[in-house]
Amino acid sequence: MTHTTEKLSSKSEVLIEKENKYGAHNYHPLPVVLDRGEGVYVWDVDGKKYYDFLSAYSAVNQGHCHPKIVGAMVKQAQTLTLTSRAFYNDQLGVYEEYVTKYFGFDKVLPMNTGAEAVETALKLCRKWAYEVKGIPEDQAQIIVCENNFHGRTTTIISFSNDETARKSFGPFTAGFIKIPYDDIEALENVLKSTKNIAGFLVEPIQGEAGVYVPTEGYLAKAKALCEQHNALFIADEVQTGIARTGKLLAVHHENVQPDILILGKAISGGVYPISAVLANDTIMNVIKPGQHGSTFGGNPVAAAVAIAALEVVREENLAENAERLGILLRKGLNEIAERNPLITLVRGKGLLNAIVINCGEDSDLAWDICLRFRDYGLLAKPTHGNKIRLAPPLVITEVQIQECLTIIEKALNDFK
Ligand code: IF1
Repeated sequence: MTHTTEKLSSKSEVLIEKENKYGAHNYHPLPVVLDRGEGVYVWDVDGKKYYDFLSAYSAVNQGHCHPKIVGAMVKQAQTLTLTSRAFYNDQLGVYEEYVTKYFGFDKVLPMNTGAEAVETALKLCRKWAYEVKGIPEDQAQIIVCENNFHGRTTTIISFSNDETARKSFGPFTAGFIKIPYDDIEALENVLKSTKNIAGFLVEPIQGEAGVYVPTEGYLAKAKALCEQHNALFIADEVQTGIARTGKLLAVHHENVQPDILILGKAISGGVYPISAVLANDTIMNVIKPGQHGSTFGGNPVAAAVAIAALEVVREENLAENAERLGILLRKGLNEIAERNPLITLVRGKGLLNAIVINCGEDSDLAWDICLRFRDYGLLAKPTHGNKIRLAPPLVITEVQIQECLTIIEKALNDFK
């Protein structure tokens, strides 16, 4: 796919060229070079201001450079940064108590990135299956969904069906059964077909697939089926968690408490790589010293940052704000869709939304629209060719949402 790039300042061009020359080409960024962020805004190297409608893929839910979170990071960074888990530190236990009570689990296992937390959950699930459920060694199967996105490690891409993410990275890890997303019958059939199911790994809303929201009741029914068959319900809330969809967790829309909860991204407000796996004792206690870990997981800076980031979510009522402004945003987008047939569908929950553009997945149109959004002061990125994710920081206001709707409509009208 060849993309049009418009004239950029020489400052931007020089910096883009450096990434091009010295960095691996594993991304295709929108041509804009940012050097500052505050709340819902980011600025480019030429001082132009933009609304951030990506929020680093839902990592900066609390807004860019939130002073409370950055303050906690700076303070801890000046005191003690890393001990490894060979010793205790004065921050970790405090954080572990805070985060487990916050989400209602007995224990947490701290990691750094989303993919690491997913790997941790898979290992935990398998170990529980052998040592508690009694599945014969090496026979455990974990059910996953088609069009999932859970990260980029070799095991995780083993059960992806994105050919770009998989090609030439084999051989792959065995032990996964793929079923269609949002298909409760398919889940039931697999659970009935064998006694060797350890768990079901699912995104409450499929992010990468273009913000695909399952049928109401799907998650609650899936959880009940897992319980019935003694399989663990594992929610990957790396993208949907921490107030993004209008509740603290997306599973809360259906009053579901997962057996294993995976968090990442916004648990740090986007200032530091922090992830977490939460579970109750019957599950978490299968992990013993030496069986899993990470140099940086649970470091004092991460502990201090995560507490601050989670406090901000409560203090600033970010879940309620996401719920309320999400309704407003989708209403506005649907009104634009009535005036402009370029939008064929608006979908999402809270402030995790997408519009589907009236073109094929191979078309450049959604990319070109995002370039025009950029020109008019709003940053968003296409996913799967013809969908554009619209997910601003959750601190956005009603007035700002209205201004963004004006920008979006103006840009779309240029392509009418
Ligand atoms: C990239 C997507 C979003 C995730 C879920 C685990 C992870 C992710 C549900 C892994 C990460 C990111 C990764 C980022 C792009 C982004 C993404 F488009 F690829 F799918 F958000 F929608 N589970 N998602 O969404 O977390 O290891 O990255 O910390 O550039 O790959 P990570």
